[in-house]
Amino acid sequence: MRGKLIVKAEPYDYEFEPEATALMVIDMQNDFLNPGGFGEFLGNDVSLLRRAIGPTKNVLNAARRAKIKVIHTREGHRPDLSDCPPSKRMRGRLKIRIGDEGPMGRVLVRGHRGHEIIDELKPIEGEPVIDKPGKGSFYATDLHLILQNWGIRYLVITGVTTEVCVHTTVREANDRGYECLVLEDCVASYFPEFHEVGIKMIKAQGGIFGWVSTSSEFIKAIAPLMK
Ligand code: C5J
Repeated sequence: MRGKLIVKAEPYDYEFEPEATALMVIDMQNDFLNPGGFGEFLGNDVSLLRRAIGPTKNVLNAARRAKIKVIHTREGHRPDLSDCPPSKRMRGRLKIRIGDEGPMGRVLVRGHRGHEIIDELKPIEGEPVIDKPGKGSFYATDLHLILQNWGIRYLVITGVTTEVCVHTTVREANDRGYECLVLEDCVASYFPEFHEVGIKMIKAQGGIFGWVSTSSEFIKAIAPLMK
């Protein structure tokens, strides 16, 4: 037992036990962050998400050095699309839909380049990758089982997008009893105003969904654990 650590956060300091903590990296996939993928086909400027890459890389490196567990997620579907609700596929009346061939292979389909995690944040051995068909990381996945088996109670959240998969995951985690800390410079949205409000919603009302801090405050807090 290494005792509790404290991160300067809002609405108040976040206290956590490092052995019971996992860093989550949500959906940092080519399809959302690089041109020629799902995010762009939805009409978004994908460069807006890329600001989260550098800070997330710093947190990932620090967590690995501090022996804090890491878990990645990817949004996407089986090649036969049997786990993709028709409503999701048809929504938006897109020219290139989920499952269609695009510049990075089939859009949001497992095994294709667009679905892969970006080169900058590739998982390493011992870091599970959760493939999820929905926005939430708990829905129709074994994430909760893995976290329970690891004895995790604290989740440090990074990834994209703030108001979609990050928010849905934080809400799901909160209802399951996890204490979530969202690192605001490690999450991003195609809509800066949604990012801003999404962050406010997490920490409002005494931390209704969790806490908010930054990559540098988190790295400062775990520095004593780094070799
Ligand atoms: C979206 C996500 N935005 N990872 N997915 O469709 O937030």
